[in-house]
Amino acid sequence: MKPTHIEHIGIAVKDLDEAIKYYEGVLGLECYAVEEVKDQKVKTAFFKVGETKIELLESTDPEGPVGKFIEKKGQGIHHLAFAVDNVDEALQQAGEKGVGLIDKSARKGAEGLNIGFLHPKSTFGVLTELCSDK
Ligand code: CMX
Repeated sequence: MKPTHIEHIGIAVKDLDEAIKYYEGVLGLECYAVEEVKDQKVKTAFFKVGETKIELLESTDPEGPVGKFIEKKGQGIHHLAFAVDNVDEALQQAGEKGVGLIDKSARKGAEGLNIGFLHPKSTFGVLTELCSDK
């Protein structure tokens, strides 16, 4: 696998509307999409910074991944997402190298991207997402 760029940085927030105000009002970015991803138990808001996006994540369920993260660690950077050509192949290659996989094959995430996660215990504490629009 060879990622082409950082597709997005996921940031866990308690209140999406308040966080959007900061990203728009202080950083001057534009929120171009708000989307609920039901199976991930999150509501998301997206901003573009060059080729990379910021994905704000508000939990819709305290037992969901972002709800549990905020309860344990508080607000902050939740995951790093690398753009790859083919998520299934990239997951397989990482698995063959002994990396713990949260997803064994690609599934659909926000913005209709194919996504798959590597476990933070295998990636030096950074929850790592691989994603592709193909
Ligand atoms: N970054 C780094 N470490 C994390 C983490 C994160 N985002 N989330 C959990 N962890 C750590 C915890 O701190 C904990 O570590 P310790 O054992 O040292 O305490 C360990 O992982 C287990 O955490 P947990 O709270 O018991 O949570 P689970 O094991 O139930 O789940 C994880 C952890 C990563 C497998 C789960 O959050 C997951 O499957 N994440 C992928 C999906 C996801 O995050 N979706 C939301 C974003 C969706 C989107 O982008 O659209």
